[in-house]
Amino acid sequence: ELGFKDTGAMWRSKYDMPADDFAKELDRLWDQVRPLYLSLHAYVRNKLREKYGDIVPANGPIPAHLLGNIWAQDWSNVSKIVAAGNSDRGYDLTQILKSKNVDALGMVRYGESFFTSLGFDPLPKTFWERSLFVRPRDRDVVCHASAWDIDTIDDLRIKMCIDTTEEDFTTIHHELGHNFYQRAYNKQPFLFRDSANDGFHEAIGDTIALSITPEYLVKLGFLPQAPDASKDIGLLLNKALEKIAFLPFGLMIDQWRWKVFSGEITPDKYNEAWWQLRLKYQGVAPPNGRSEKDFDPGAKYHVPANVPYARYFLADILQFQFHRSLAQAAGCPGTGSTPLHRCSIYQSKEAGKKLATMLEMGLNKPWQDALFAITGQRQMDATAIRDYFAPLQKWLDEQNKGKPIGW
Ligand code: X8Z
Ligand code: ZN
Repeated sequence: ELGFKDTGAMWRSKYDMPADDFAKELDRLWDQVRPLYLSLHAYVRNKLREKYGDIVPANGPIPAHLLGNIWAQDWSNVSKIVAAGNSDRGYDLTQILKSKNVDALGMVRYGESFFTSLGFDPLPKTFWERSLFVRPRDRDVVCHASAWDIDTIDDLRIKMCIDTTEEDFTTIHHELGHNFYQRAYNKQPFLFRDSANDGFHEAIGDTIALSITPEYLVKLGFLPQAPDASKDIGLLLNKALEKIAFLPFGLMIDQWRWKVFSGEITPDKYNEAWWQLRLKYQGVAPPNGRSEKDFDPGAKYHVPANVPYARYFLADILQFQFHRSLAQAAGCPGTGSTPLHRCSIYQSKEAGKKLATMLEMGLNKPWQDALFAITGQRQMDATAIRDYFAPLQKWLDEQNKGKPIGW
């Protein structure tokens, strides 16, 4: 009744370009990053094979249950298993947070103070009064983290069951990115109080979290000194297990849903088609036989909650573009002495100003204009993420020499 062919077409229509062009744009970006994913996949498969033996095929898909995450969307939890030689980054942020007795509230305070260091105002008092930070003992709540702007002005809140872990430390920055965006665009006319596109909303907090470098942890008193360049591969491998491993997952969810909405995937093939796409994009396989009695897509929050997912794929690409530009504004050269993965924009008012300018635009302009305001580019571009991981790509190529790539 709204004039769209199906729900997928409606979802794809929100990107200031023809819906079909947007689908092509995703393919283009995926083609740009796929070689890096293939290298990471081959390396991790080999390491898991060394540990678990033939259950991990030499040149087939990785059993999804060995990747340390119930959806195999973030492989950070196998970092100790796949680290080799000089590829350990040398510190454990979860252990550090625990040893400093940082509790849920403390974790959020660290997140907030990053944003204030860039020149943003502190969160309102009501944020601290009305948010949910810990899992209630007396009732069941949806613990999947979310950020809210209840009155579209400044009644900002998060709802998240925070544990003292590195993963949750990162996720808090992600959620606060939503809140600071929400407040930044609150002077826009009502209909423009939203992000330039949904990928932008998802990318802001992650962009900030890319600044959680060893050098930043030294400033917090979490590390006595930053590890030298010999730990760079370890740092990059760790990040790749989070960011590169996620890319095909971020893409396949809506490849599946678009086909479900269009009718191309019929109800009698829901689970089969799901695992076909898992295989095609991620190169992972289910741990045991599946059938249409199973509905594995339903185990991913966003599917029953009907939240579009391509946004997270976009955010994974965009955050590296944002980081590269903000790093420049902050005075990290970007090449030479301060590689991008060692650049923290913490305390940079210049970077903060640049970021705020873009956030304040809200949805008032096409996203291409918002992207231009922060990066000087009008296109989403995977060269930023490729450049960031270039030293790792080289290292992975060496590790993978003579070994099969792909599945
Ligand atoms: O759902 C989220 C956020 C809330 S917008 C916690 N994310 C995706 C997920 O968990 O699947 C963040 C990264 C991907
Ligand atoms: Zn989010």
